[in-house]
Amino acid sequence: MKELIVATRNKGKIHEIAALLAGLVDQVSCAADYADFPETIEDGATFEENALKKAREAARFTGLPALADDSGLTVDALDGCPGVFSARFAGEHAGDAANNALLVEKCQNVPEGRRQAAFVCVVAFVTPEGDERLFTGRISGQILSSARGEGGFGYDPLFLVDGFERSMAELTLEEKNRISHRAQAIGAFMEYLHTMELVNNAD
Ligand code: ITT
Repeated sequence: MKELIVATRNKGKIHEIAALLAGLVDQVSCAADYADFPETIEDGATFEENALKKAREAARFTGLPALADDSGLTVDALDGCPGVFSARFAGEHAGDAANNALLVEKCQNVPEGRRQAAFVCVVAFVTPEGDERLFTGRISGQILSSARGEGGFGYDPLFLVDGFERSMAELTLEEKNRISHRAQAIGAFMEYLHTMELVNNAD
């Protein structure tokens, strides 16, 4: 594929997605490459709705095939919250630090063994011709009572990955990109590109 717009303003996401797509797409651009990229209002009730909305607006605005990622953390003990509100858990313009502090607070009375959670990622691919596809990934883990690790972004320091002794923020980019919710969704998207013979190389 020659050109793809990744409709995100999240630097952590673009870093991971660009590494995953390396070699398959000649040119990957993102919202930051455009002065007046539209701000999509994420008012959907599901990751699927929000991902589609972002990808549709990006494809319309750029005239390019567009990929959007809507993702978040679902915590069983919080009835699935923050879910689609993950980016604004602690308020409309809250950053990672405020969101993480609120997560620690909300989980402080949740005992060990009841701290199950999952990261979910839905990737929408929309072409200017109107073709639309959705790809999903999910990884389960436990919410930690305090932050561990410096890598990744968002809730990574508070997410102990099931089957690992480490938080998501203690994994390298390569390790996270082998197992994460995003890696699974982008992996399914890459398979689709291969099936449709939309990739450059034949491998
Ligand atoms: P865009 O809409 O511009 O892509 P955003 O950060 O607003 O950026 P979302 O609405 O999809 O994206 O919100 C996702 C939030 O979920 C993100 O801000 C993180 O707080 C969290 N999140 C998603 N994937 C994550 C990951 O891999 N590690 C840690 N936190 C993650």
